[in-house]
Amino acid sequence: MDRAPPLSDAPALVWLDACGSTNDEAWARMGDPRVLGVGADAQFDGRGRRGRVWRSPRGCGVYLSLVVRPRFGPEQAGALPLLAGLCVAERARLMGVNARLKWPNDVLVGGLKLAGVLCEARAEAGRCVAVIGIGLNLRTPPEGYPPEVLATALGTSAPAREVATQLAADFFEALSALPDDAPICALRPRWQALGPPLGAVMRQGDVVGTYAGLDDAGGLLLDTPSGRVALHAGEVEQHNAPAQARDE
Ligand code: BT5
Repeated sequence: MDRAPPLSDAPALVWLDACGSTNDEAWARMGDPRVLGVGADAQFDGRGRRGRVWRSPRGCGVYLSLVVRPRFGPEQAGALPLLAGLCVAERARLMGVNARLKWPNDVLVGGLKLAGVLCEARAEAGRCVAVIGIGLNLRTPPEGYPPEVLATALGTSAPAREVATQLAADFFEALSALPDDAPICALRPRWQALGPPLGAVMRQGDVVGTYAGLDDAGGLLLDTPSGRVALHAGEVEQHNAPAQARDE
């Protein structure tokens, strides 16, 4: 079981008016099998990866953290953020924007960030438990985004709670369909379909190469002058191939 099905009288998603970080609220409820996730209308301490800030103004986005106990082991935990980003991108496309995936966890529209995923996973008795935080911009805040934050929003009036409920359903359905032994390989074709175009030039530090897909562990494959390398962490700078630039 990924999670026990919610009892009819139990909230599958806990919804808060505001909180520091929904990821913290989700970890605090990890012991309650009825809770599939925690969402909030605003976060005052929303976080990205590596201590970065996630801007979470009231009523402007989905701030959602899913509580996940996958059947597969910790060595396959890399499937979780990839799947979450994929579900967000596919949902955003259904809502009318040309969302694309940027490895490992960004959802972009026209090169601007629409959504991000913060996956915090732990191993417990050989099993993986995780909180998957999703920040998705629904509406641009009245004051806009600061120039250093290259952000965009869906531009929808849909209530955050409704979109969050849909995303949670999308995610858990997709998760339950993944095989236990090779979840990353199973989701890879869908991820790659919305990911960078093959051959896009990418850079991580001194490593420069052309994008060649994802490996079996969800790492980013780059063909460099000294051979093929796989990146498994960190940021990449991405220069889209002309075909995708036109697509956006
Ligand atoms: C992420 O981090 O993209 C993961 C964001 C996860 C946020 C969710 S909201 C629910 C849950 N609770 C939390 O506390 N977090 C999760 P990262 O790749 O490190 O990107 C962070 C960077 O994105 C920042 O340094 C900014 O440049 C940019 N940024 C900040 N707020 C943004 C926003 N609302 N929209 C687009 N970009 C933003």
